[in-house]
Amino acid sequence: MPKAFYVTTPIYYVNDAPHIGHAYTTVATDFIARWHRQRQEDVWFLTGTDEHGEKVLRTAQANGVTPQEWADRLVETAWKPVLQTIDASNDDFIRTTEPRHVARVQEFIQHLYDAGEIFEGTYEGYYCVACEEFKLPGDLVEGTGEYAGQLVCSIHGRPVEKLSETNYFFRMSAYTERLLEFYEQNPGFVQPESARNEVLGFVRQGLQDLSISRSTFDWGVPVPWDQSHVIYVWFDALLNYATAAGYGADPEKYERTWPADIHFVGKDILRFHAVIWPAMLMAAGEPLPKKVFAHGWLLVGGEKMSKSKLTGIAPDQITDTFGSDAFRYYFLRAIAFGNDGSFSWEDIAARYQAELANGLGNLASRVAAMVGRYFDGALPAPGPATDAEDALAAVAATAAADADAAVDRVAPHEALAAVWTLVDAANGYITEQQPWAVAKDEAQRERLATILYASAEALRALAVLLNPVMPKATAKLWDSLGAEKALGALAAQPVADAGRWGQLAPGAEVTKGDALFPRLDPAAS
Ligand code: ME8
Repeated sequence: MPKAFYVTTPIYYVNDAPHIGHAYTTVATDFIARWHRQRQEDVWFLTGTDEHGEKVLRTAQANGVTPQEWADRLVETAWKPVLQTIDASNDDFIRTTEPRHVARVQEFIQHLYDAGEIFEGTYEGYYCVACEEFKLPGDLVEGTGEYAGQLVCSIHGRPVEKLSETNYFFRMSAYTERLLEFYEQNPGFVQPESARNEVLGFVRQGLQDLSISRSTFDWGVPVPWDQSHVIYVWFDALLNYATAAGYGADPEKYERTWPADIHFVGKDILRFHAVIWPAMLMAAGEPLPKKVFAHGWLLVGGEKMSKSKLTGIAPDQITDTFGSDAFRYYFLRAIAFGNDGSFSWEDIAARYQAELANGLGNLASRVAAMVGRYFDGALPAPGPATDAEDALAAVAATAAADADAAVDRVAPHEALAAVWTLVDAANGYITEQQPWAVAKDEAQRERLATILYASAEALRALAVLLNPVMPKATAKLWDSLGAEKALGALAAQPVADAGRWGQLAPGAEVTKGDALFPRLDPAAS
């Protein structure tokens, strides 16, 4: 059976509801998954929730419910619904409290224990509950404001806790050299380059053994040989990528799915994915993922957006006004993937208006309107092509090839910019060819037919190339072009063929449906 293209998001903590930072990672992963499906590849896309650990436990306690009740509530009322809000097409959703995960985590850790990879020791040091991370002194900074004079976590700006616990440790120090060798042999494993450099710098200092159990609370997966300990939440969580893929349970599925092709993560959790996770897999003798891509942070007012700093924005605050397609398009287009990016309402409104309503939406509606007006809604057969049509066809072919190559570089912003060259070229073509003027001359019927057919062809290519980013609008567009009858479902159109000119069938029923991106009501904003 051929290997599926397997992509993952992080599994998110259920201590709070999702904000647009979480949705950003999921949308980017979803876009890559959908693009590969559009290439007609077999794809498997996983997301889910991380439910153990102190952070979730403390939140549940503060709300007077058990952690399981809290997790159930948040998953059903917040985390699963947000996937609908942003149109995620995940194939599976894993929760770390599910038996299919817990049992396999216990088997994995037992296997490492039996192989002598785990020993008992004492952890003396700092812990950040917000990160769920054992912190080295170099990870801490002097606090400011109410925390002045204390050491705080450099990510959360909150005080860390001092721990002194007898725990089980994973012999991670033994993997320093093997990891460095692996990074050397697989230069594309950690991306972008800045993330790779950070990981190399960190591992070159030499790795320490990692505490992988806790004994001061019991919300977690019990250590199989010592029930007074629960497994450290990150050790448990990272394994989701393998347990959901059938590790230890479904060899056929595991064979088809593992290793993951790309783990998408925010840069805050890079080390876990690019250092600890491969070391765990090496210790167990399992294949390593092919790529970890760490994207940047969404900033609001110049700071990492977060609920705790009250800058968190829920995805539906944006989709209620702009819709899910515009949400997806905006975040993927406006931020160079891998860099930090600032969110502002003005920016999204400006791009919506210029690029979606006036750019793409207007192109689609005027072409359909003219086919309706001049040819009674039946797509006309084109006459001989001139240089102008050839040039437009060439832009379509280049846009498709460039976008496809950008997806392989995990650069959605570049893929969309490439596709947009076709939106701009098609709008420019119509402005220059002036079909409304050509229509006045009965002797130029064939020329008019050629112009409208070429414009519709550009829209056909756009429907295919934009389907992974704006599935609702492209479904409408496919419908409006009457394309399904001759060409079949939009999902079945291969990316490789998108730029091939002349696919729409003359006579197809073209209809002007609802606007793809209605203009915003200025009174409402
Ligand atoms: O770390 N900008 O879960 P988490 C961009 N459970 N992305 C952001 C963001 C922001 N301001 N805020 C959050 C965990 N994210 C662990 C993961 S995986 C085995 C376990 C995104 O709920 C980004 O992808 O804290 C970040 O890495 C992730 O949410 C953290 O989610």
